Amino acid sequence: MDCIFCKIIDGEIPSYKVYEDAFVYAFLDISQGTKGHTLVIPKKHVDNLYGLDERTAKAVFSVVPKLANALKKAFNPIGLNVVNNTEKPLQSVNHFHIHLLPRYENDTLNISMSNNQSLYDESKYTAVSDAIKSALNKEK
Ligand code: DGP
Repeated sequence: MDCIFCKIIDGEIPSYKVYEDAFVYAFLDISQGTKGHTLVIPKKHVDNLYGLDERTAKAVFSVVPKLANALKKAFNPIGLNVVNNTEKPLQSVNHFHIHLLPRYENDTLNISMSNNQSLYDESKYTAVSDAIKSALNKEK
């Protein structure tokens, strides 16, 4: 399969590895959106979040706090963002990955949440939560 991250895991493409176990590989993101920007990936190829099985999800997400604490210790950031981009056009590399982005005063990363609370009343919140619950029930 022509996947950059599979090639990184196999050592065909070099990377700055920071962590590895039987299921997970973590390495510096080439873009270094902030200093220490790290990607955590499953060794098993999974395109994106939608295809992640529970065992692989557990393996990948379970190393996130360990790595976050290492980044905190190494660089003393003011905080840290955990980001996942799922599917194009958000996702540029088609192998599931979690971005760990330590944050610093005056860094150039732009992640902001919108607050649309003023657009929502009880019926809208109920409709949205019902849609999610109904989709969850259909998944079973
Ligand atoms: P996303 O847009 O969420 O799919 O992020 C993909 C990230 O992968 C992006 O921040 C840059 C990084 N990336 C792409 N190619 C390489 C590579 O060859 N080596 C490393 N270390 N990172 C890469």
